Amino acid sequence: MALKTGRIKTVRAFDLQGYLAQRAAAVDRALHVWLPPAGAKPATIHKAMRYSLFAGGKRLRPALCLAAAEACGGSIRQAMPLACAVECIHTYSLIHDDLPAMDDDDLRRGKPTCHKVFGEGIAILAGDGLLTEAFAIAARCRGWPRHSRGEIIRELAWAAGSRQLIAGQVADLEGEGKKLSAAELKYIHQRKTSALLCCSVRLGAMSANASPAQLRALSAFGLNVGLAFQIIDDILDVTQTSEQLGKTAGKDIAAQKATYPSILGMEKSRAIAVQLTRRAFRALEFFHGKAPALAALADFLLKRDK
Ligand code: GRG
Repeated sequence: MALKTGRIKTVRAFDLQGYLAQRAAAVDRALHVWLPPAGAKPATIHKAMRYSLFAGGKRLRPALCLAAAEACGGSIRQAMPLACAVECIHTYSLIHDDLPAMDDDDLRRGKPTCHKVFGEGIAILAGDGLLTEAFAIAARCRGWPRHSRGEIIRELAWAAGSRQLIAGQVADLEGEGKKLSAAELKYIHQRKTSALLCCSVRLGAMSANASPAQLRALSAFGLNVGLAFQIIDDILDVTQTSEQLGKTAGKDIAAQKATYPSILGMEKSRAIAVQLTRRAFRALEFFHGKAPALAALADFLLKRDK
């Protein structure tokens, strides 16, 4: 899946693995401090929240958030509450998605799912707890002349709410066993996956008091990368094993879910993911090579194998 673009040279020169490891460690340190301690009463719920949050996620959304802040001349310190907030929301959505009433999965991030370890009731509450803490953590960010704290928090609520993330999940549930059109599937993917990824990038930009033009460029980047990410996820569900993915492979076929490969075929799906990634690179041209981490992340998300 070679991506022929002038930017590929910059991408190769960037140490993304080092960048991701360093950013993930910083995010984990902040999350440890900002979340209620594991022993806080009642300990079960705080253990469950931390179990899923520190189970070994790739921390891609926080990395995108921090990289967007850096591209706009901001700091990791200012963006950190927002990076942590999106990871809490992402983890809550995974816990709830794995529940028997939804995808009914046993494996997540290479470990038994939250409800398998703590029971269904605690898993529901652990998701609720992470969603709620996300907003408390996000409220630690500072506001700017261009982006007030209120606007930043509303941005997060919009992406996580019933018109984006939850809308995508509802359409996904209601679409099971039905023949969906490519447009209907795109609706689901844009909301279920792309909205929070795009929001991560936009929040990073906002934490850096981004100009309207910077925010426009990063929104285009986030939307394209977000959709490409889910198409690759659909492909990996078919091509990889559960061990490689750290979650149950082949779930989409088993649940009779429409996916890009099932509607458009594998080759066309790959071609669309490449095309979307090219569009994301084009959006980054606005930064004249000053967004190397974002470029490397887009390239990595296209070529990832888990
Ligand atoms: C329950 C409101 C609600 C929403 C659930 C997250 C989700 C929506 C569904 C899970 C299944 C799925 C295909 C989600 C799309 C997003 C996605 C591919 C999540 C996995 O993201 P990674 O690969 O996971 O970044 P890690 O574990 O590395 O953080």
